[in-house]
Amino acid sequence: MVIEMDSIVKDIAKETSMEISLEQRISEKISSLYGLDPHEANVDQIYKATATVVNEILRDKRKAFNTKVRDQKQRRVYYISMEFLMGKSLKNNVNNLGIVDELTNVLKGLGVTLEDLYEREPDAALGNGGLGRLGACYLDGLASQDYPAMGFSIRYEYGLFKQKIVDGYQTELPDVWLPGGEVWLSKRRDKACNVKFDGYVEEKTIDGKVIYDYKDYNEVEAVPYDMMVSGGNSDAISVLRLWRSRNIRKFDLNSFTQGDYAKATQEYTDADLISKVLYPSDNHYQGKTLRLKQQYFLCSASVQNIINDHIRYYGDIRKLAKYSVIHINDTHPTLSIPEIVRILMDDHRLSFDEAWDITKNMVNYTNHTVLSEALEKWSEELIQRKLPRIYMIIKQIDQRFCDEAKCLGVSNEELNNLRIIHNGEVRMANMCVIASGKVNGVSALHTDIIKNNLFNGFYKIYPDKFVNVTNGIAYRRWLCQSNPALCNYLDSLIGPEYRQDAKNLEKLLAFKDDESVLKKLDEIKYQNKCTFAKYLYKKFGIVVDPTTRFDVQVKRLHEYKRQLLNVLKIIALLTDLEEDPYRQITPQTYIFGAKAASTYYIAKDIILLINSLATEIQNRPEIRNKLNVVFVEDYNVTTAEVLMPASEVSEQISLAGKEASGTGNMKFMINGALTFGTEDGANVEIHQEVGDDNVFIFGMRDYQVSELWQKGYNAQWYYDNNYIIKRVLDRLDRGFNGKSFSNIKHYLLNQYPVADPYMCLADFDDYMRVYYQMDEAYNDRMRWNKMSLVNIAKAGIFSADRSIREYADNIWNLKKVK
Ligand code: 26V
Repeated sequence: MVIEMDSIVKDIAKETSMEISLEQRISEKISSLYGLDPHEANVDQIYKATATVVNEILRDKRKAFNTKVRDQKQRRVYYISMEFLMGKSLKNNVNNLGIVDELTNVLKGLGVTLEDLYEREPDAALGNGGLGRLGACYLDGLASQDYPAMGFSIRYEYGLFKQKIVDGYQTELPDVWLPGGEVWLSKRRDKACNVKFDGYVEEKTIDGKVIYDYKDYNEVEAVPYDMMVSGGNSDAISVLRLWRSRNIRKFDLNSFTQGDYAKATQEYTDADLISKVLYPSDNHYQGKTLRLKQQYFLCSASVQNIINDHIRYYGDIRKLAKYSVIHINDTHPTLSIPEIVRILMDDHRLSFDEAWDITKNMVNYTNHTVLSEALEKWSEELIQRKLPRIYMIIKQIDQRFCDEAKCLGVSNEELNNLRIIHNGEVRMANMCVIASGKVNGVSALHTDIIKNNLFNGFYKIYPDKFVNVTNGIAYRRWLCQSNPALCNYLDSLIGPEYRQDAKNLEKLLAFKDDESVLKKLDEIKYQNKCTFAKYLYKKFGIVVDPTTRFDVQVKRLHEYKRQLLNVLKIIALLTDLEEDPYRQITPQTYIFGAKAASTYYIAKDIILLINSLATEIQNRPEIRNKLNVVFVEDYNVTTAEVLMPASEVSEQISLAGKEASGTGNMKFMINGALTFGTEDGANVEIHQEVGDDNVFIFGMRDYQVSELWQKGYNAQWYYDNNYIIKRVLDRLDRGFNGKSFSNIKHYLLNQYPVADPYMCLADFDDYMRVYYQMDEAYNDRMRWNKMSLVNIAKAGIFSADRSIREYADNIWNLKKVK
């Protein structure tokens, strides 16, 4: 009876809380958080109060959704990733909850705007680039389509560094995001668990069963913080669970009283360090102990959480794979595999065979890069020392694979390439492929490359494991929220259905010959360019002319992405103008944004080159008016959201075969920019979608790249035989803004300090050829706008909703919650 009354009271309270207006809730929040009358609160206080109220609404929705998932006994996907590049939350949530107008009114009464609040929020930059942003887009796609999902990662205290350019050089500052970002995090002490490192394992036999007794280990506590991720027009909420590491050892009073303060606090700092900072690198693997600890910390805490929840709600451990599926985002969370086996064997007393069977039925893996320097191979000795029990299990998995492979007729030589442990190293990608039900690449070309190259040995024995899921983007964020002018216009032309299903963007094709529509698209682009120009000026004091063409390359700085090739093209145009100042060229602005990993010296030199070139040009008005270059400092998700709608040319110029997919290319496309790129990653599919007439493709194809590499790339030959290349490279000697860049000339000519493995000079000529075609198309305004329209119309396929449906159907076997 008491319980019944209690639940009735709760229901009434819930109903009334729904009826409490947003205005009242925000006022009450300001009062309870700060003891202030709403009108006395400053913008920061209003931001925090509003975000807290929005977060509470999301938490209520999550609770209701969770109940449905459990009532319907639905399988759930757990997306484990070392990175989630979430950006800001308020705008996305306010849009998804459909409370923009109501909130705008409430805020008006308080003398602030929604934009004021958006500006207060720091970006949650818990990722480096594409891989982390993809994770964020997928949590959105999962929620938008009512799939039961949870993401797991680390609650880094410092996200990706803030970039500050000083005299043209990149410097790095810590990214302190939590003071403004933690309003979105709810601590879940009830879900905390411990993670063990070091020590040793004793094998005992009790009642004929082998028991593994883990001794003398060090323990770290993992405390979760939940972030709610809403979707467009849906009842579902994805949760991103971020683990924070905490010391659980008692304070070492003994050392302290003896004056050894460093020792007394040692344990504390060691444990704390695990979730301190995101590794600011991508595509370069280094076998650092702290990184391994981060990975195991994430995997162990997440797998414990998944299994504990399973037992709590479904009871039977043998049904674990029926209700849970784990996705391993690149190899970083590979240790989830032996961790599942460990818990099933050591805590639930299953045999290795039983545990291995369940594990294979619940993990899948996405590969995100084929670059050899990015493939993780940990030293066997390090894993054995830090994770002794996990090491034993990896050896057992390896042995099991060898036995199976021999039965399948794999030769000893081939086996050496495929097995997990070899030559003192533990190869994480091999473990992933061996354990996973499905392995996928992230674009059609990339999947072909992993089948025929990177994982060919595995493909031969397990052909059905390999599938493609081309990446996709959360287009409601990247189009609907970032480009309201375009979307309002689209609403009036084709109706709002595209906001629900991006394929409806194709309706726009009906207007491809309608001059008034094309003109309007041009006007919208111009307005967005003005908005970006204002943003640049306000934030960095940089002036750009919105009447010039905006030609943009924004992405992590890496040799394979070939920002340098773009710079060579700009220098070619510059030398033309220096030779003939009256030469007519289309006024154009090159916009770069890129962060380099802090120890990636060549990448940092390229940033210096871009900045020096930009400064030199900005100091020469006669050049600047025709050919401008700007480097946008600290490129991040928020800058991208302003820049994509303003872009006209999207530079996607990686060496073919190296960019797994790219997702920036899709964000540009859906905002009407035209791709100027190589046949690489998802560019190939963009090309296919829009056709030859609506894209600018140049350069070697991936097989031509391999042929040239095999034959031997002779950079000097291009220098000796191509007058423009010679002139451009010699111009580097003279340098820019008082700095010579002979080092980069040497780099390009395969001399010093290292070779150019990405063969910029081999693609230069074709790049210039297609540049002039692009330029001609740009100057035919109606033709250009038509091309732009086709790109918007055909971008629907690159929605994360589509990618997620493919994952759900072909990989996870996941159903939508009704
Ligand atoms: C590797 C490492 C090595 C150790 C230090 C930290 C770290 C972080 C990340 C990575 C691998 C990065 C791989 C990656 O970001 N790949 C990108 O994934 C995108 C999403 O699939 C795709 O669009 C890009 O083409 C691909 O480069």
